[in-house]
Amino acid sequence: MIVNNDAQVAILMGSKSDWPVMEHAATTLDKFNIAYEANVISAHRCHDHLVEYLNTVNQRELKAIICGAGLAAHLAGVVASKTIIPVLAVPMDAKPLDGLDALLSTVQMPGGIPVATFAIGKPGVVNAALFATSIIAREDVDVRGKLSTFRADQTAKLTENTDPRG
Ligand code: RP5
Repeated sequence: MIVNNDAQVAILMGSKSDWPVMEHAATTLDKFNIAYEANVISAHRCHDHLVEYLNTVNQRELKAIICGAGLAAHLAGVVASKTIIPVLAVPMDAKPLDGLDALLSTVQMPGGIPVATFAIGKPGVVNAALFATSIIAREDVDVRGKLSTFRADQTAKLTENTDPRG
């Protein structure tokens, strides 16, 4: 289990098979110099490890926890049940239902323990990391500046050539 005491964001996923998509959370946070830790901890298959990990989480200053899980995805809800740190959930697009199963499992939380649910797959992972960045930007002027620059650069790229043919 990886614990980085400088981490501001925890990235969790239910399986190593999620990493090729979840790594986009890490690369997005890297753009803003935001420290993170990443762990594979399944809510179903190693539940005791998850509870042990969450005990460390509650003693630290994490600003957000990004959870990716596929199929009957319960990771985000279980994490949220043990902490008041904001949980940003991303349904993974696993076969055979391509993430619709995980989307419904994740978004249909009963009232009382919320998780913020993002789009299925890579766009959701990137947006969860950007949302965590927005949370951190409220208190961190440096991150706020980098986020504004990121948005401006994104707009510039989209407007410098508007010809759809290339
Ligand atoms: C979920 O089941 C994981 O988050 C993953 O998306 C999916 C499949 O897991 P593996 O069978 O590849 O380990 O718990």
